[in-house]
Amino acid sequence: MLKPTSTSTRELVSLDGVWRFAIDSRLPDQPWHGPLDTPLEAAVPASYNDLFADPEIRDHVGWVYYQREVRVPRGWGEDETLLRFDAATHAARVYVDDRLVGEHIGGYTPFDVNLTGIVPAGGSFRLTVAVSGELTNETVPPGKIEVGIDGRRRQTYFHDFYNYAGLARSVWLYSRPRTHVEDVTVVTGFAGTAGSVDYRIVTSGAIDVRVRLADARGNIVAEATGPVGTLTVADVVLWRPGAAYLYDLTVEAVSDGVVVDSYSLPVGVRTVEVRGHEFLINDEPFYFTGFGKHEDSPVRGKGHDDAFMVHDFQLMEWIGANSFRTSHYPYAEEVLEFADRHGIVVIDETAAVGLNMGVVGGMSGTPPFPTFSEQYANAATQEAHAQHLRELIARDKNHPCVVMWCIANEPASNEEGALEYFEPLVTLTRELDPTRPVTYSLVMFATFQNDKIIDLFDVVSMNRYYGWYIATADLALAEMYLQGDIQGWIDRTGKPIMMTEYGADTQPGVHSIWDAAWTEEYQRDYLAMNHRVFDRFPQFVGEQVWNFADFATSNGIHRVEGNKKGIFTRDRKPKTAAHSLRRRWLGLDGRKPGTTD
Ligand code: GCB
Repeated sequence: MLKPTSTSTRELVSLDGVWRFAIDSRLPDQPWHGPLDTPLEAAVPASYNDLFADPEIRDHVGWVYYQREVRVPRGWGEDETLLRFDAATHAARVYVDDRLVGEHIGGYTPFDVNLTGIVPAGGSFRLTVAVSGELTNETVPPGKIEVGIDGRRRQTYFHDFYNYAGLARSVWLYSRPRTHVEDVTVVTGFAGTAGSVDYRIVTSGAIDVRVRLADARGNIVAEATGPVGTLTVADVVLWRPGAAYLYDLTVEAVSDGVVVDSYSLPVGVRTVEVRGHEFLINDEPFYFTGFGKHEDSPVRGKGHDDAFMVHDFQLMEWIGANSFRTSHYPYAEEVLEFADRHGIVVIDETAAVGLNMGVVGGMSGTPPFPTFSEQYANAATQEAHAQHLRELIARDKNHPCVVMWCIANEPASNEEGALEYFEPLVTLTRELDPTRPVTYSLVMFATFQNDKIIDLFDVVSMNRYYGWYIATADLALAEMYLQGDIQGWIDRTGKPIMMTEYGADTQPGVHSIWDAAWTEEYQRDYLAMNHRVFDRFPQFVGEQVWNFADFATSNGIHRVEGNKKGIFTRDRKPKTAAHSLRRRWLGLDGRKPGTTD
């Protein structure tokens, strides 16, 4: 799915700003129609929950409405007019005046609504978007709505981060020619000094296609015609972790020698491969350092924010992180573009978090009922998961920064039914993208003895909290558990192994001379214990600390003002452990992890 951009044949108007806003329970008429009768206005992009000082809005379960006037530019008469929603969390209905023109389910992938023939060029209309933050067992991520004895509907869910909702990413109005480039797929490679860019172009009708590739200075380095082909790049400059290099691919749809549509895409030439227990980028072993992150900041919630994005990447560079995982949902596309430009490696994760009744069952790991059952993760959940994968891969397939798909976080891979649930999804992922390795993040209840699905995947991604949830504040015992666990996975799989989560909640300013949970020293020492163990295994390919920054969670007795496992606070101040991580990841204390020198 092509991101809307402005080119010589396409125009783009941002609809970001302040929109009228209301929640369904406060509107006199349902179903809603007409101009919103509301004193409220909401910022777009932003989650709506923390914008207002009103608990009924913050924890609203149901539809909310965003509304604004839109004018279609006069000059778009010959073209198609479309709306693009970069995300509406978790479901949307789109209305032009009072007419329903589009719907979408899934809170973290984009969708278009084609307004051609509905709104004329030069005309204006009232755009209303109804957005629902509801989660059920048939959505990704799943959740549950319960009605209490007070008659109020309450949303529960099986992940700890707060269920922010609304229009958290940008909204656009854009034009594209009626005959246009519909989709572009690139797969890159190299042999010696020659790079290759295999391309496949889909157009809206039978039309000639012309492509050309320019280097970073704008010099044309390869050209071709036809919808499918290979561009060869002499003396290729590869896209490398920490040293991004992007070519520019221009695709033109041509009719009778006239360019009717033109679209451009940055292309990084690089390869990814799992070989034995190694994770290779450009045929060289790669060791991941970095974090599981969240899209999370004060006031905006999950709203995309360029300033936080730039600052987060700066902090990652400062600390020596070369990668992150988009835990636990696809991030705004601007984030991937930024990673493409700055050589940061991304594990791209779906929103399938919480497919695990064992976690609900608490530390016992005994589920209240089976996860893969009619009651919970059933055929409809699996289809929602499949559709989400289709949309994610359609959006992100061309980003060089994305080196692996993570199709679920901590599913109950130890339970009956896990294999039947995941096998078709892994097959689908590989059909949609045969070039990237596939993984899932392993919950602690899924052990090397009882996990049922690891054979389907390429990389063992472990989430482990020895020294925190298990062997709390006992690092000596934790070290023994961790050592045995990693050894077990090595013996069972022979695959590359990495840690995608390890962390300890830490309240900044709390100190102790003892191994005491919540102190800054304990977080530092907990990480050091983990690193000692990782360094004993040549099969280990990476470490991503949970979490980059403290983040908002739902109310609960396990959290005090959110999850505090951040290496940075929610406002991005370093805790003590940030400095020791920095020394390790930059190699200031000696050898850099993953290197031999
Ligand atoms: C996990 C989850 C993550 C939580 C984390 C924690 O295993 O994957 O979403 O935030 O543990 O801090 O408990």
